[in-house]
Amino acid sequence: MRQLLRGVLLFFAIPSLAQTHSVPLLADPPSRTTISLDGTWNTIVDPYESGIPSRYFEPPKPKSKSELVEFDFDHSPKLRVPGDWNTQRESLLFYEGPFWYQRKFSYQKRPHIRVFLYLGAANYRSRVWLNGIKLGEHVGGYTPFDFEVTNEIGEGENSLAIEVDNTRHEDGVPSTHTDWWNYGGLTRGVKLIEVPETFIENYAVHLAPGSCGNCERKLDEVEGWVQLKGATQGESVTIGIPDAQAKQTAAVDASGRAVFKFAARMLQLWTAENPKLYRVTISAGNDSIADEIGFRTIETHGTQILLNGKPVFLRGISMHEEAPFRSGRAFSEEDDRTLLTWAKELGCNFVRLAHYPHNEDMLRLADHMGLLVWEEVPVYWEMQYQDPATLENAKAQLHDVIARDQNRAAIILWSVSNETPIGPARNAFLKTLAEYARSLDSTRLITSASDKWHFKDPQTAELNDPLGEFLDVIGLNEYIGWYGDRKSEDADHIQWAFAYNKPVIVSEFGADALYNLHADAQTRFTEEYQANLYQHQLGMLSRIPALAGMSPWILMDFRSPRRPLPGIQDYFNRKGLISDRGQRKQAFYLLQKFYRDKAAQK
Ligand code: GCB
Repeated sequence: MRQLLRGVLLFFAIPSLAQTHSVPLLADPPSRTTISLDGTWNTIVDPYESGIPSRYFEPPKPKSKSELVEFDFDHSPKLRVPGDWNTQRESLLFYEGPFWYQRKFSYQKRPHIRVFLYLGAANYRSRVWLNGIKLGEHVGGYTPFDFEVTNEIGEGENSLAIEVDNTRHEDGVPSTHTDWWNYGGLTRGVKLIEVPETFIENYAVHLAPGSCGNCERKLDEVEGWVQLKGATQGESVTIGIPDAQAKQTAAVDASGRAVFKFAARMLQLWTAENPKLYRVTISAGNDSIADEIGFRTIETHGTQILLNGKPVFLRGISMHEEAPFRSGRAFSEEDDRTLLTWAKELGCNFVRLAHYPHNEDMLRLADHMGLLVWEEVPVYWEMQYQDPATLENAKAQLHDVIARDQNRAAIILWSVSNETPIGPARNAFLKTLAEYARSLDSTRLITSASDKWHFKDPQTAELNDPLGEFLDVIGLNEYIGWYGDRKSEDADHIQWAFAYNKPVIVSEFGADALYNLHADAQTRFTEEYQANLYQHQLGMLSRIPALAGMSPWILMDFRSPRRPLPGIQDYFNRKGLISDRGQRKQAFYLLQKFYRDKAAQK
């Protein structure tokens, strides 16, 4: 009913009524019964916004020969879902605007089954109709959303229409300027999820913080919560970890939530080297799900990051969700595996997933492969920090990525922003986001990447961004040797100072290099320039006592509309250690050696 009501309300919606506020999100573990709607969809490019007045959202019906109808999905060009439109059709590479998707599917209704339509991501704003009935709207390009369609779905043939619009907005999250491609479309999978009348909506299961103390462990404590939908107070929920002989039953309160805490003796803790996952089962009434969950703790002590109570150095790399070889938005298991395998081969135990939530499978794979993760929301550069609606939008995206990924042991850091301009409105905005993240998930660390450092004197670089007060870990982006007037070699004489006694991750440094472009180390865009910069950076970073990790910019070249230099960039940011075609540049091997030596030092 809530969904229906929302649908009705949103039929007349103005932008601010779209889903930019936090709503519960249905968890989607692989054990759920789902019907995929991926595949080939009919599409109409709609730059002049004819779709609403012409009622593109209505199910196709037989026409009389005299009726004037100026669209026909069945005979329109098709595109694959999931997938951005920009890289599927040459004429759409730079397209930004409204775009319609439509497909038919057949469905058999079953008694006592509720059905949800689940969209993995649609960039940036979407409006969704099933059989001509508006289900609602959603804003934000990188997080999932769902609508209950139990009442709207029909027996037999159904028609689903989705308008996706990737127009950039001043008050959007992100705003109008980014250094990545604004890939539009249904960029992640679309499916139906079937659940019983009372069902498990979401859950969080983790090792109780501090439970492994200094890791002279006697007892591990697992804690968390399960949220039921459609339940009455007192209904019971059972959670089990069969391989740890652990099982606990708890009763839900009036809001359908059960909170639990129980002992699970001697769990093998999740680490990057031994990413042990346990099968966790949750059952309530007629519903049951299973998930694979790792158990670990993450905390800070002074300038150290402690994983399971022991200091860990994060040998990382930043990456975009950019598809290797074919370019475009990455979405498949193969894309994700290629990228994370490259990170592993580089010697990483850590990846920074910039600058927005990547697809859910990327996180599941990181759990399996043993890569610690920094996950970020697209609060980036200039935005309307004074606008309460922009804050609500950012909060909703943060809420939804946490709701989606809170059971992934790999994730240790929620990043609330990247390179934002210091000022009262921005400071208040990010403080709110950091506090909100902590209120939703107290088991992880909060960070942000700041480039607001300055030279205190010619040899001392200082970062004292006031945001640091609200963070657990300080992220620093610096491009000495690439942007600004310093040379790569100047890094040899620079000392860093930080205003807060907290761990520091150098979350970006780097240089553009076109693969196989060679000259001396002072010539821009060559592999030699990039390798030389890395050489001097690694020396400088090694002299930062508070350094707890690094994630240079970036694993692979990625498309960016801000990078037109012909013959070199061709609308790609070339700071990858690997080209968009998978070729490794000299700096890849340099960093690989540095990371191998670091790993061996332990
Ligand atoms: C940055 C940004 C990143 C850019 C990068 C660059 O500081 O955080 O999004 O792509 O610099 O290459 O300029």
